[in-house]
Amino acid sequence: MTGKKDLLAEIDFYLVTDSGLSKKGTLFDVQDAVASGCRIVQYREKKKSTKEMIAEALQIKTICSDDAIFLVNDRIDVALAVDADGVHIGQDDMPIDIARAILGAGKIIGLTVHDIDEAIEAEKSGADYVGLSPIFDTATKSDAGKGIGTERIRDVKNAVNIPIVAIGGINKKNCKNVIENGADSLVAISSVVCSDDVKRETKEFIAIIREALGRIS
Ligand code: TZP
Ligand code: MG
Repeated sequence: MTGKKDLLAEIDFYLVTDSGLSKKGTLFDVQDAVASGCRIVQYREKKKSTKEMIAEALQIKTICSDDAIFLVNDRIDVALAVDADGVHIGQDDMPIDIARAILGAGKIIGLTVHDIDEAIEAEKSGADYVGLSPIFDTATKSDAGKGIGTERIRDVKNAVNIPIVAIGGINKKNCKNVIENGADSLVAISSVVCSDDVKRETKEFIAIIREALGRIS
């Protein structure tokens, strides 16, 4: 197996960038999170031009280096342009079999799912992990819909063998519950990038998640 797929087994806190919410800026957030032990970064940028995205993505790739998986949200063209480790796509984006044909077997493809059926379908289609969304209500993504609750994580966990990344409304108070209900990894965008200290927040999330997963830090 080529690429960084093996690293997927080690992910816990998963950073998704948000330049609109970030206090210090996306590159600082990535730098701080990776320096604090984050092993997976998704570059999610909705406002910048393709040219700006490619320039920023190249810098993120350098920061992630061999230490963290570097994925691009939605933009398969940008992922290809910078030779990222893969992409994260949604239900209405490019069908996964076509994305796989374009990206190749060694790249990581994550797919957002909302229920068991979508998760089973994602695994069958060759997704490397699912992003289960939204666990709780969130103001960060206006069209995310209502939170599905932590019990649904266990249902999805029992239905698929690929890693489950939980997303939506997760903070330091509820994240232990999210992991105890079956998530392998989690995203907490606003909790981390809106804080004054991304390094500290990342470290604290990682410590809580690893303890809940029973991993030694
Ligand atoms: N996809 C589903 S919910 C969400 C995304 C990108 C936003 C999560 O943000 P937060 O601040 O962690 O609730
Ligand atoms: Mg998308």
